[in-house]
Amino acid sequence: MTHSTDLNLSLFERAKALIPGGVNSPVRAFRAVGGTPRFIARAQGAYMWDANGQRFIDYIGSWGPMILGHGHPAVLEAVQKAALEGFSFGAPTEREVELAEEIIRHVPSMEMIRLVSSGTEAGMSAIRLARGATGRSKIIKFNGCYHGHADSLLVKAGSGLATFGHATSAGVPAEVVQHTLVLEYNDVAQLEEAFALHGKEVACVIMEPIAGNMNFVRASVPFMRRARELCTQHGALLVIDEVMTGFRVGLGSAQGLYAQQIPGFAPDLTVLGKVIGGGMPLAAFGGPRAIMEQLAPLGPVYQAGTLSGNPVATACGLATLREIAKPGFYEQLAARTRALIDGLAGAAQAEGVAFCADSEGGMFGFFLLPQLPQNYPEVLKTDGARFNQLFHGLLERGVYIAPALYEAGFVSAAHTAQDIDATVAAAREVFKMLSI
Ligand code: KE4
Repeated sequence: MTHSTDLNLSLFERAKALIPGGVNSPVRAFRAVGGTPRFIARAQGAYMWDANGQRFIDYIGSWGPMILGHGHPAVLEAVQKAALEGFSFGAPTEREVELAEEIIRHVPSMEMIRLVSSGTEAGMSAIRLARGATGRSKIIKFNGCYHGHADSLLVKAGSGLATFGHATSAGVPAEVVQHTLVLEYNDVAQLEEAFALHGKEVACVIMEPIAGNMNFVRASVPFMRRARELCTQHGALLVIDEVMTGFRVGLGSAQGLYAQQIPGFAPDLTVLGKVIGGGMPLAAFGGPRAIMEQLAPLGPVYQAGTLSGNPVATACGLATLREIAKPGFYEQLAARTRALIDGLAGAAQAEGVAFCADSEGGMFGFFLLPQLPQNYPEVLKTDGARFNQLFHGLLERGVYIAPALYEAGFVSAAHTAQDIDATVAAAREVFKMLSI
């Protein structure tokens, strides 16, 4: 593609003149991997086409929501019907109740739920609710986990357990992050020490159960079990951020997987997003009635939203959830995803490239490392330059993976065995280049 006819380039120039970085969310700008972002013109099934008409097998899936693939007929029909009935009313609708019923049916730790418009809003609201419900201010999060861009969550670790976090973003006052303690993911000893020091002040612990913002790092069962025990012991709430894993890794989400390994396991609050909106702006948080009834208009914790429970977004989410609840859906999706990472591992091995991968349901991650990292510092041992070569090598061959080594990947029900084979073949060519 010559620069003169590269519509992505000309669109990017136009965008950069009006929108910071030319994008409405930083990761889309390709700054981690370099090069020109692809401006997507349309998508269908497992594929996206950019402004130049190049087709990509899509492993981003809008960062998780498009679990059915793009343009699923049942979802499209539901959205078109809802749009004809009205875009937004600012009043309650039956479909919000239907969506609440459908989500709660699959997430037994939730007795009540509040719908919002983004994962950030859901995470921020869950933190406020935890603080309001406990009357405490301190929160514990983990290095490498991302919970949206609310001020109190944009924090990096302090100099030690006694010192609380420092903001990772300009514009976040120290006073806001002074109550946020950042610990190392999967470090049980550190978590125990933090509770020994601050247990009575901790409102909640918030974590990704499978950290998709570190590419793909699982919370170990001992770590998750101990987090649950310590929260219970000290009267803190355990908040599981399932914005990415919710309905993506299984119908019971990630908490369902941990409940199989930790008898009676359940979080106090769950944050959801992405899949439950099916690609439309919709997220949620929920938990036991006693906690959720602290929310306005019943209780003292304020939370609100003009487009919360939007009638078109709820139609999209409900149609999506009804499709993924069908028998066999996750078995096939998990098998297809596992075939992808097994194929990639085989290709890397054949070319002598250090590679490891993991998947759960329709979510996967891989690392150019000999073994799976257990925390963020281990993830960062990846050679970024080699990842960027892999990214662009795949992109040139029509395979679109996340443009950053710390992001997870997603397979949809629309990806075929042929798509997986084509992806593995493209990767084999790129691994051959990398091994030279
Ligand atoms: P949103 O505000 O972007 O809807 O959700 C924030 C969020 C909360 N919790 C988790 C576990 C998340 O992964 C996210 C958002 N994920 C990123 C991808 N890592 C969205 C992509 C983006 O920022 O553009």
